[in-house]
Amino acid sequence: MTKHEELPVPVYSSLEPVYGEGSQVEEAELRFGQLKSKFLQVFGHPPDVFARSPGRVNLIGEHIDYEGYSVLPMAIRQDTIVAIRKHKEGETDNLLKLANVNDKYATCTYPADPNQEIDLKNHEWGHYFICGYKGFYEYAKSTGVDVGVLVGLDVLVDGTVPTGSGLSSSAALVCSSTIAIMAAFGVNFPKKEIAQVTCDCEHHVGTLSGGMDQAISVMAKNGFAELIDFNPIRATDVQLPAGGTFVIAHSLAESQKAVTAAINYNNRVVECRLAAIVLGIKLGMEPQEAISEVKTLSDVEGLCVKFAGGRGSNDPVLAVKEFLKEEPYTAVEIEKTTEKDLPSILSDNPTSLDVLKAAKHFKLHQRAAHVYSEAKRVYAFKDAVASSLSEGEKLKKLGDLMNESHYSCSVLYECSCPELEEVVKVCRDNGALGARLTGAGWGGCAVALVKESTVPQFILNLKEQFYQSRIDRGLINNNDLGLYIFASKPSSGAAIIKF
Ligand code: NG1
Ligand code: MG
Repeated sequence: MTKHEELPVPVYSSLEPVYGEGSQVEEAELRFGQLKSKFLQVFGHPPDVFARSPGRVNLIGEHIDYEGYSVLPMAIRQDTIVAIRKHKEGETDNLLKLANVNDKYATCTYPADPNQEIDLKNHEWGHYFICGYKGFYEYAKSTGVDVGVLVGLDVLVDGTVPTGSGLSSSAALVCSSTIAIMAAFGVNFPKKEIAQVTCDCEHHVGTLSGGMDQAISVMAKNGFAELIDFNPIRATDVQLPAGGTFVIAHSLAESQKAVTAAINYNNRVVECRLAAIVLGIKLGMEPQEAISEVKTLSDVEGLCVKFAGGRGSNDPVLAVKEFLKEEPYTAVEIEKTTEKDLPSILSDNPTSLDVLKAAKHFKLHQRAAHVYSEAKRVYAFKDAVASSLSEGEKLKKLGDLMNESHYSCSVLYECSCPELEEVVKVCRDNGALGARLTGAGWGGCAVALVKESTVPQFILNLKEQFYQSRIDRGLINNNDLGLYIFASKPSSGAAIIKF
């Protein structure tokens, strides 16, 4: 049987396969209907085709995808839908016109040239579409797909994934855009290829991100979380234990990732790379060899484990403890080991050079300890799910792992914030088996594992103990509470819809 990640994105002519049955389908029918009429109103033609791609919640495995380690997210039902129409040859003004159903996002226009540069100084929502556009052309070129002459595109976007929440609204937009463009050009590719293309092309907005969000958005399956491996990208279904529900609770601190948090995020990516190079050298590599060959902590895990083996263990963290000091490193201290200055070491990536300009010191020990320990927790989580433990014991084990993950994110990786700490604590005080920040952090959402039977009461308690004071202060509207705290089942991945 062909593995589902080898298959192309499914094409449907109705909404049931994507949205299930009942009220969710009715809601979706309404959305698609409105999109169609708005499209007609804005562009004077109906769309050719729609593509949708969901947001995600990461259950465990934070800030390790870009280090080459497997992660365990699930798709949520909130998604981005892109309606698209490709201009006919001759008719075209060679422009990409992007409109959004949400008035907050003004219409933007870009040239049809796929080699255009994205202006990183002026962040625009349309840049995520351009990422997909560039990615599509790059992939088409590399695989010899004939895309014909350049023509314009009309595009209308409708997203329900809350932005700046760690639920991956950006990947939902990049993936739905890329897939809509493919569909408009009449081509389709294997899902794992699209996952790679969309991961790479999101780098055009200036984050050194890993591939988790795009992979789950493209490859998710209804009813399953997925263990996502990288290099090459692979997805393995994980059936979560019945009796537990994941509740997503927004801290109400917005993580402005495209603007400010990108600095923190890229900073961590650089710290991990430097930690990996220093570890490689300390464990016997020639400095020049380590600099040219070691990109991620997973590249030197083998050496760390070998070192640990000498002490009767297989834990790479032992090498971190032995060879990386806990005090932050200055650039000069790292350069003593690398025998080369940091700007030359990182010269293959201009974004990394920006990080160097802003960073005063580098916490190599803490970042590496987080990555290696978090990578283990992902497998422990997956093993617990598959184990013969009783349901109650399983849920407890998963909750414990989530709590450990949060601690590591908060203390070692320093990607939490006071609001996230508070909401995580309130979740645990109200009976969550485990709770942790999800996504990049520095704001956004927490995810809590809650016994299914207690979910309604849990949400009521959170309303009282976390949200009410914020409603009173006018931070959010009482009627919108469902947008900020909700239970989520694993939803389906990307799809093309042609009516
Ligand atoms: P968010 O910021 O939650 O979309 C980011 C990265 C992921 C991953 C997580 C942390 C992007 C598109 N995604 O997710 O690849 O590294 O942070 O685990 O930047
Ligand atoms: Mg994102």
